[in-house]
Amino acid sequence: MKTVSEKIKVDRLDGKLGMAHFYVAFIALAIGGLAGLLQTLVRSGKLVLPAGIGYYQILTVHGVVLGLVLTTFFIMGFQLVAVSRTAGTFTSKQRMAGWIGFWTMTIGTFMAAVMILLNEASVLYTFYAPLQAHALFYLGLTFVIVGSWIDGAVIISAYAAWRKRNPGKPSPLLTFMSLVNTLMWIIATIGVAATVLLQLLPWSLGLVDRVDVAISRTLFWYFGHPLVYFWLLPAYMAWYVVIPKIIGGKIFSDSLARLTFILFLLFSIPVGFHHQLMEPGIDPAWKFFQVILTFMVIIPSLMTAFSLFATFETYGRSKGATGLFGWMKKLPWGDARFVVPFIGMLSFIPAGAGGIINASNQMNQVVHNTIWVTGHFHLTVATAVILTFFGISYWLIPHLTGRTFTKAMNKLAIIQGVFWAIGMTFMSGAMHAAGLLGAPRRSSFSEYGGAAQAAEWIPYQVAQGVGGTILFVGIILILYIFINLAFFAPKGEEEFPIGEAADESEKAPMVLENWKLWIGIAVLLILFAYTIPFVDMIQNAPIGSKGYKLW
Ligand code: HAS
Ligand code: CU
Repeated sequence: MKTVSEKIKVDRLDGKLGMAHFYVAFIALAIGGLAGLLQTLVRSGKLVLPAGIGYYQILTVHGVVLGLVLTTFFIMGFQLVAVSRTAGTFTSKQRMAGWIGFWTMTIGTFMAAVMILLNEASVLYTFYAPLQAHALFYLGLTFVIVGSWIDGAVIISAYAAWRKRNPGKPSPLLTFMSLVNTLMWIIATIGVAATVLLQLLPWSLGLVDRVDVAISRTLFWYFGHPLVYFWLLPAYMAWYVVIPKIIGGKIFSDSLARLTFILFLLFSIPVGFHHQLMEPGIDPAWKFFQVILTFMVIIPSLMTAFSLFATFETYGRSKGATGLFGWMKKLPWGDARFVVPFIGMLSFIPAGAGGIINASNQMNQVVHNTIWVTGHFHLTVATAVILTFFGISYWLIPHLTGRTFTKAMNKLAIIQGVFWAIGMTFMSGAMHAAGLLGAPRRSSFSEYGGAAQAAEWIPYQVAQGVGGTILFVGIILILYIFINLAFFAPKGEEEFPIGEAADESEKAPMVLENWKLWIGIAVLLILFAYTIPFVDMIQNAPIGSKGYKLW
């Protein structure tokens, strides 16, 4: 057995590993946030970028640094600490592996970032072929993914060790959830690794002349959809496990929470075609099948909404609330650790509804490739998810640095959340509206030769600029709070809040940890959804496309 002081020491060592991930994540937020501000200003027609910097270069910085770098670093850091705190601290070997993972990801990030800054890779965060980036960009992204696999291996090995020590017992909820998200991530990233290593890298190195665009995009979206759930599930971890503790309530049901995560593991991946509904080369029958699976993956989110309402209402009523919505008044409206993620939850209601619209084939024809889609993902990942990540930071950073979240910072954090909500209402609202009027996404400012329809879009683009500016104030506030919590806040102790299930005698069914079964079903669904379309694509492959550098 470890003595108490040894335990604190190794806790701290694991904490340092987590903090390393968070430093990179918040530096990414600063750079990506600035790029976002510039974009909205350019698109409103009010700003011309200086020094020959291109709109698409800035857009690539924004998407890669926020969508891929910030998220992966924050999520891996959070999951590592969550596992270390609930399944037991890492062994020195595991911790060493964690550091190797961290440095591999960081070196990869650096390589990709340099290539974007040199304007050798203005291919946006989806790096769609036939746009062709410098080989070092693809290699950098490969390093980020391999590094995340090494981090993931630490999580898997910590779970396996816990399992060995505790036969027959359900694993700690946060460990279980981190493991599911890691397994999903590993299965999903095989797709992007395949297109990068087998197609894009040889093609950008000049080893082959042409690339098959349909196959490359299909492999990308095989990864790209589960990518968005990889972002979402850590937020769900906080909503299910941390928020009940913060408000002083209970987890509605431990087993239900586990079941939602298993459903995500099964249904997150075989749905990539809902991003390709408008693309040629895929039989509509297979698109239809993947749309059905997309509607299946909505169910665990609805289960989550139900559980959260139940947790909030049960807590409010236990405090004497009456009437249909009286319980709302009992929630801790002065606590940023609750309020900020709560704003995220609220935003996820219209965000999810928008997703259901996107997934509906006929309606997708209206919104696809319009800025409506950009509006959708700024509500999902850039509000629901990121505000929850901010909410997590308000206790996790001081927990790791041995400091406290002061009253003053709490107040500032609530103001930050309000700024975000207002800025995003303007920006994302205007994006949704302009998208319905046909305004394209992924495009710089243009009057389209004075076309009447394009003139309708301009006021909305100005509104996006206003929203983007308010959001940038939000970025400055969160960075200020982060720096305070990392370096300057008074010394103290902040706990890692872990909720308990409402029914203490509840024991989650062990079948939920039968990984052979769940991974087996997930693989079968993937094979079913993708095999025939892939065979079609390969058999009917065109000669492929040479590379384009349009910037
Ligand atoms: Fe999406 C495009 C469909 C969820 C992110 N999505 C994107 C892109 C991104 C993205 C980044 O079918 C653009 C990719 C690109 O660059 O081209 N999306 C869906 C569907 C869902 C969905 C069906 N998306 C997300 C999440 C994301 C995300 C989550 C990031 C984190 N999405 C699409 C489709 C496209 C798409 C098409 C392609 C569009 C195109 O044509 O290009 C579902 O998972 C949504 C289910 C969610 C719900 C909401 C449940 C509500 C909850 C909150 C409860 C609140 C409470 C608060 C309790 C049904 C859990 C209490 C409140 C009180 C009042 C007290
Ligand atoms: Cu999707």
